[in-house]
Parts: sequence; C-alpha cells; structure tokens
Amino acid sequence: MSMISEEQIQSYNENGFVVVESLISAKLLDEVRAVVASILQSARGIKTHNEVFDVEESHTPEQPRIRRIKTPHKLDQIFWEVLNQPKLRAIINKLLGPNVRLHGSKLNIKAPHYGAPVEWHQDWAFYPHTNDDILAIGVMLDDIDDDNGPMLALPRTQKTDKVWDHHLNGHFCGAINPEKAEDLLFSTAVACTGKAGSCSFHHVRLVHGSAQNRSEKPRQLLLYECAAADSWPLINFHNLEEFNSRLISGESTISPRITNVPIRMPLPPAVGQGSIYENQRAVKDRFFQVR
Ligand SMILES: O=C(O)CCC(=O)C(=O)O
Repeated sequence: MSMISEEQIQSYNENGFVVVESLISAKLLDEVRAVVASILQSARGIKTHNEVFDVEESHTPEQPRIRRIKTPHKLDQIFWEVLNQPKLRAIINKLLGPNVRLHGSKLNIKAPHYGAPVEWHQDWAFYPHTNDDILAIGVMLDDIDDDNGPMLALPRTQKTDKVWDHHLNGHFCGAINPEKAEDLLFSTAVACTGKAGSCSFHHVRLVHGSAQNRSEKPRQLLLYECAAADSWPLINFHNLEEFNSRLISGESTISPRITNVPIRMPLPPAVGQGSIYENQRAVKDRFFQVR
C-alpha cells in the first residue's frame, strides 16, 4: 500500500519535504486529542520544565502554558498506534527503506495567541548520525494554515554539503543566526499546511522553523523522528537494548552505514540544555519575533 505518489516522492527528494493529506482517520485523531488533553491536565501545578513538559515563558503553575510534550511515545501507547498506521508506515518505508527505527518524538502545542516560535534550524545539528537517511514526520492534529504558525521549510537546503552553524558564544544553541546565514533565502520559505490528519515529511538536513501562533486557532503538531536502522547516532547512544526497542520495521544491525555527511557536534551543550526551545533561549538575533 502506498499513499504517496511518484511526484510526491520526487518532491521530497528534490525539495527536502512533502505534505501528504488524509493519513490519519478522524476517529484516531479524536482519540489522540483526548489523550493529549488528559496529559495536559497533569501540567497543572508544575513550576517549570520537567521530563514531560516544556513550558512557555509566561507559564504559571495555576495557569499552565505548555509549548511541548517532550516524548509522547513514552507516555501513551496511542502514539505508537499513530506511527503504526499502515498508510503512514508505507510512506516511511518508501522514503527510508524497510529497516527503520524511531529516534524520538515530540508534540509541539502552539496554543492560540501565544504559542512559541521555533528559530531556523536543521534537525541534523541536534542529532548527527553516520548517514542522513533520517526524516521527521509532522502529524497535524489540527487544521494548519498560514495563520496558526505552520512549519516553514526552506526548499533544497538538505541538498547542500554543509551543516549551518548552530552555536553561539562557543556553545550549541540549536538555532541558525539569520544575520550570519547570507546563503539562506528566507523569502523562499514554504509553509507546510493541511487539514488535520495530514502529515509533513521533512529531511533531517532541511532548514526549517516556525513563527509564533498569533491566531485564534490551536496548532498541535505531533513529530516523529525516524532513521534508517543502519544510521547510528554519533551522540547520546546509551543502551543497545533500548536502541533496538525503537525499531519500527524490518531488522536492526550492528554495522552502521557511514556516508560522507557534513558533521558538527552539538557540543559543548547549550547553556540551559533541554528542548529546542530551551536551547534557543540564549539566542538574541531572532528571525521570529514574539509579542
Ligand atoms: O513545531 C514546529 O513548527 C517546528 C518544529 C521543529 O522544527 C522542532 O521542534 O524541531
């Protein structure tokens, strides 16, 4: 079963991203939203970021403002169910081959009126691997349009043989300084929009970001990072059993495939190392303004 056309595959390969519509059923979406709502309930009373939540700057324990659920796949089986949908799985295997491992997951909430922006970056700068057959899937839990902070992609940036500088004052900061990246044409950015249940697929080296959600509408984007099983991380490898437990299709291997990819380690770690939002706090030269 393949729900992705040859043109869409070609577009992914050329531009570094593609949006495919109607991959998740309305019923499953409703179930996921209910689980998300119940997880968010448990944020009442928390003072600051923890293992589960990343909080907005304006968060208070009484009036929780959550910008990210950090690793949803560790919190509820339903997040595996989404990933195991046959239509979605077929596309993952088309783009990455038969052997695929989940690298991580996150749910960016972007609440109406204030949901935080994410500065331009390449995921690759956060988790370099032995090869770059890696992508992120963005499952749209809400309708996403130009107004509610869609993910913005800079086409073909995955094709360059460089990794942009994501450091500031000698520390990783998880963001590209827009003033220093003369070779990035921000005006060519394309918004990944679609109805709830659509999914975006973006290559790990694609430069992307997103603006604050100033609209009335929520924008929840559930992200899964998937890697070819023979792509091994160059950082944060802890335990083979845990690593292999994240295999989502095919077979694991202990022979990583090494290709000629540009690498810059995300080290020394960010000041206040945490989620991308926490890492990017140090950044003063911002592209996406907050108000
Ligand atoms: O939520 C978004 O719009 C951007 C997500 C992203 O790039 C990230 O969290 O790494």
